[in-house]
Amino acid sequence: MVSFQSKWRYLFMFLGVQLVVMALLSREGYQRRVTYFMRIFRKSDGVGRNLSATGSDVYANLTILARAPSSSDVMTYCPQTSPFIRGPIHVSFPSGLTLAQVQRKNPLVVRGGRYRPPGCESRHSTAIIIPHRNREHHLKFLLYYLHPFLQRQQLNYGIYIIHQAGNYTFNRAKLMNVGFREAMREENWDCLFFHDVDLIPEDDRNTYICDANPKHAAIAMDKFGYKLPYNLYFGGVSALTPLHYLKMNGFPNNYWGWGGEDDDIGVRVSLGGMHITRPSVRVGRYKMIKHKLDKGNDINPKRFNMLAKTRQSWKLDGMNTAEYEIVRRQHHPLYTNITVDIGTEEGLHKTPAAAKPEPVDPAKPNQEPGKS
Ligand code: BGN
Repeated sequence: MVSFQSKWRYLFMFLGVQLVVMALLSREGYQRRVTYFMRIFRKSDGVGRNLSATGSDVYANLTILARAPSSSDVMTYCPQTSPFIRGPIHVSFPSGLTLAQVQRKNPLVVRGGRYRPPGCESRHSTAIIIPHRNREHHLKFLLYYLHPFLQRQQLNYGIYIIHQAGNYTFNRAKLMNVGFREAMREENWDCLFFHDVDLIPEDDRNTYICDANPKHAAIAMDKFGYKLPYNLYFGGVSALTPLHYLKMNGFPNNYWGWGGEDDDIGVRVSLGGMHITRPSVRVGRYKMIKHKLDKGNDINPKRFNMLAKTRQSWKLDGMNTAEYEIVRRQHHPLYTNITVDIGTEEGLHKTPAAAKPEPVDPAKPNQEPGKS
């Protein structure tokens, strides 16, 4: 009798332990740890192959997607929801990746980093604006993931890299203003995605199209434990239509260095009479490429004071006052590179020599392409 009772006790204990293990396994963090160990035992497949069970290869079946319609096919609109969307994407950063490889994997991307779905007329056109300086290594990975990601969504798209010339302190928000104006000069985009170079989207259900209100797409980043760090956070990746952008007078031009500019932009959204929308945390997931704080992008100590004054300053500083000079516009195979002189905190032309206006040839109108 005693031994029968203790048998039952052991059986219940065993079942209890099983329940706890199952509860732990179903937690996301635990799953990732298990996957990590599994990967150690698995051989690496190299660039572009399905590397793990945590999402699919962003290039899987891209050739089906790339099949051109036969000449007899009538071009109709693409479906409301792209049939090529698959959900979670596996993101890793294999060493040795080159831009030439990325180019070979994206044969339908044309000069300047432009694409149109081959089989149907896209319902959306989106420009991706990426502020940049000395981050070629990150850019390579972003392009590797972003091109097929956007193709899966059947978008007309173009990728613009806005490269700050010189060594003066970085100014992310002003570069976005440049990107907005220069991209709109090339095409009447429906939507602009303002995108950090080090953030890789991890789910292609996070569609790169605009909402009725400004959208903050990077709701769940790995560096914040895949949670929104605070309610008004508007950093990383955000999407606005040209109308949204103009309603809030674009972005501030005077945040030099790290921090605060994204909060200012978030405040501008509500000052412009709009509100922030977001995808779900399940879909708006991003992996950040790890790096140290860049040289020339020190933390901006003035950001607290400036943020306190956004309500007074937003109409006086923004798209309407963005002064800059385009140094170079290059249409590379995978992106359009716009190198721009955005000046310094003191103004566009700091040195008296540079301030001297160039002699104007009356036969050539618009000799200062980027300035207004
Ligand atoms: C915030 C920064 C943002 C940054 C996020 C995430 C400021 C202003 C302080 C009032 N804001 O603290 O710019 O994107 O952290 O790192 O520093």
